[in-house]
Amino acid sequence: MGNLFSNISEDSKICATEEVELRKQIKDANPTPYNRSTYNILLLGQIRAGKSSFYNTTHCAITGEFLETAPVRNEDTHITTQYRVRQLRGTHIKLCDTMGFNDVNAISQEQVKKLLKGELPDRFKFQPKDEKEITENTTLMSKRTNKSIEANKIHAVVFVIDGNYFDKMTQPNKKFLIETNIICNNEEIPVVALVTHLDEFSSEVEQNVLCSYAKRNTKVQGKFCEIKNFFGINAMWVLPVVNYTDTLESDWKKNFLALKALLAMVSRAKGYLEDKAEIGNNPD
Ligand SMILES: Nc1nc2c(ncn2[C@@H]2O[C@H](COP(=O)(O)OP(=O)(O)OP(=O)(O)O)[C@@H](O)[C@H]2O)c(=O)[nH]1
Ligand SMILES: [Mg+2]
Repeated sequence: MGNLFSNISEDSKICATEEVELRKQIKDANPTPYNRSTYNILLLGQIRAGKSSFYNTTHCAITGEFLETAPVRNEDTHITTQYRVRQLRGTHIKLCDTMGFNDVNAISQEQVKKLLKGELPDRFKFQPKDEKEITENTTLMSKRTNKSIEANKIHAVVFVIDGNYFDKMTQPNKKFLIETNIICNNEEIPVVALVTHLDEFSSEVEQNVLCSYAKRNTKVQGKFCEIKNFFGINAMWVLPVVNYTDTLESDWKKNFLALKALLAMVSRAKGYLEDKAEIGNNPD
């Protein structure tokens, strides 16, 4: 990767070609050999980590269109309180967006298990402790069929981590991640860590987002190492991304990182389905 950072005009040439290739690979990714119509990828993480922003960033990287399909805001309250299953346009990939956790509210471990099994429907309303009881869920739950449960089953889990806050995370939040990671391991569902907000974490990344990949950026690499050890995953599954925030200008470097990260997630999901097929198990 060294030459990616040495000369911007060279960068543009290399990455423009690679970006096209990555986009093609993402559009071509198709789980029909495993009797599935989509790869289902679950996004979990702390409130404001950038889960919904990642959906919007990948949508832009794939289609070139800026849409804030997934609502994003910088507030202390939960922005996403509904489970939203969104298929990326022109792909066989669904990104499943959840309510973020904080010290007060988190998705329960029972709900995590249900999400993994596909038992919670799209638009299921998570219930922050300070909200009144929700009645719509009963209607949504009653509409579930075996087919819709199967279609929503998760094939890979993404822990979305704000690079700035990882070491400041409180015990309850760490506990949520540790317990959820154990559930995924027990269910043999592969996990990756998506590290966001790296532009705020490192001024070098702010200047050139591709520096998040550079081995010489010891600050970023040190953070990746902590995250890799925390989840007990291989370094290749710690994925940097810098989400679109306040600009409507397409940035090939951001697209490049988002597409690389998405492809890694698909590869994990494919590995899961492949593994289940090989041992002759139906993953459901
Ligand atoms: N600088 C920077 N800001 C980001 C990044 N990703 C997200 N943000 C900002 O962080 C804030 C929260 O982003 P969201 O995408 O709403 O976070 P979320 O994880 O979906 O939050 P909840 O739905 O509340 O759990 C927004 O202001 C985003 O613009 C990033 O990579 N860099
Ligand atoms: Mg959100």
